[in-house]
Amino acid sequence: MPHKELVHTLRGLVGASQVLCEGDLSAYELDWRGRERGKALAVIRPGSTAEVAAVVKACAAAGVSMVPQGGNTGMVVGSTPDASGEQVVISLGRMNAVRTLDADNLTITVEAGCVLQNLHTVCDAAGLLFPLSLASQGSCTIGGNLGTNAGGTQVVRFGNTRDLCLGLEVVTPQGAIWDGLTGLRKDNTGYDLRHLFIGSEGTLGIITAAVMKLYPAPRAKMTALVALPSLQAAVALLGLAHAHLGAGLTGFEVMGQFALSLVHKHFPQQRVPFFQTVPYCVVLEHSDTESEAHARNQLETLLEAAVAKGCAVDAVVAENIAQARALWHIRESIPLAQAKEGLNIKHDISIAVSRIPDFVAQAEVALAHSHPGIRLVNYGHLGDGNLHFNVQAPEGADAQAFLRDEEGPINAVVYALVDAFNGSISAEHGIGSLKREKLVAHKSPVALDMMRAIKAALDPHNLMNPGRMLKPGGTHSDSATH
Ligand code: FAD
Ligand code: 2HG
Ligand code: ZN
Repeated sequence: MPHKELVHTLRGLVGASQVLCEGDLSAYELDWRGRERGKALAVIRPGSTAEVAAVVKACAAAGVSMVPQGGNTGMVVGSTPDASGEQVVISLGRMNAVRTLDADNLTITVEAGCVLQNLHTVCDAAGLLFPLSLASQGSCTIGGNLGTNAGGTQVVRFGNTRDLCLGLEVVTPQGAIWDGLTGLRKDNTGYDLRHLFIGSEGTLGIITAAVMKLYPAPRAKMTALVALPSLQAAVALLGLAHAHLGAGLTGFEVMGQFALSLVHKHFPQQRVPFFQTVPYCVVLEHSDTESEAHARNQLETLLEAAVAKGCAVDAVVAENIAQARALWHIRESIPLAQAKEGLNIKHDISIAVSRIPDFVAQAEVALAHSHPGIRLVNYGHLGDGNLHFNVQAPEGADAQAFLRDEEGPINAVVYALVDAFNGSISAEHGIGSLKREKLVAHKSPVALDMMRAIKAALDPHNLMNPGRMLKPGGTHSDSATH
């Protein structure tokens, strides 16, 4: 079917105003980091699962490939079309309803386009907690969170998005609807299909709705910003926090001095304590089911023990919700501050927590030797062993040229060390287009073969987000060449 005819068919299926072909489509075609601009044949905005299924069937019949898109906040260029002008973007933004909240079952059923922040608002109003928290939560969607298996700042207690999902509704690459919205906590009836789609980055089908787990809201939350003498001290503090707070430890985010200095520079209205005096700070959050007084007491006991053991030098404890928000806001502002500083190289890596100080020490030495002058923006979810070990061009350098010439060599240094430490090159952001080649180089041939077999079985014509995550037509022998 020629493209004109397909567009005509799609207009008939979802309404002419929901098929965008002209005008400024940057919001759908340019990735959040500004790394790549694609060109869509059309952007389709279906309003229901039945419409998604009909759109997929029409595209599949025409042999046109599809790119599922949520809030387009992904970090690895996975939700925007390629430059061919031959792919359609299927944006889930209009499918944003909360279908049901079951307080007794502690579950909520939402459509994929529901913005994460809106999910929080609904749960807060019901006195319940949906823990997934990302700095992008004002724009990212639950479908995108599931598509990437997003992490965020509460994983240390509640796990990744995968751990929060009890069921999915999915439109397959053939346009069939799989209703797996059971909301059951136990169901051993064969392969757990939900886990195939979570983290599949839109390559196996389109998630249209999900059942997500809820928790009772805690009685009190206490937040502290802790000043540390070293990264080793941060790991020691984490151990102490686990021991003192148990399941009450809900956030543990580390921030290096340069990362904090970028927040100070680009958001001067924010007060950033300690960054001029210590190499690292941690935002630590304690949630308590008893009372605020109990929570404060537990946190203060922990901090006193940490100072006594030399793994903290100072701390501020938020006195109220506004102060807690302000401390979290410092942490959440780092990605934006880094973007304001200029294009940068991101390494979203995970390493066993105990080995992180050694990894960072070795990586700093190796990069200082290979690329003198580069600036390391090191921060992240230390409680999960996940660092954002990012690299900013030397002061005053042309960031575009730096990326063009140095991204490959810098990645080679960092990822060789990640391999040596038995770590992962993508802890939470996924693979997308940006890390596709690296996946082949760093994943075992057996794992790659199984991944390709799954892709071929579910999407034999390679129409769902083709070329993302997996190289089309690649075989395990590719890995020998990298
Ligand atoms: P998109 O960017 O639109 O899509 C992401 C991927 O999911 C694409 O491959 C897309 O094809 C696929 N997809 C989208 N919707 C669907 C669907 N309905 N069905 C199937 N596939 C789909 N990520 C973290 O993990 N942790 C963080 O702490 C974090 N912080 C961030 C902070 C900032 C400031 C920003 C800009 C981003 C951050 N991210 C973080 C990255 C990003 O927000 C997450 O990856 C998020 O899950 C993407 O959601 P989205 O709706 O924007 O998805
Ligand atoms: C975060 O933790 C996000 O803030 C973004 O995952 C990380 O910008 C980054 O490198
Ligand atoms: Zn992160």
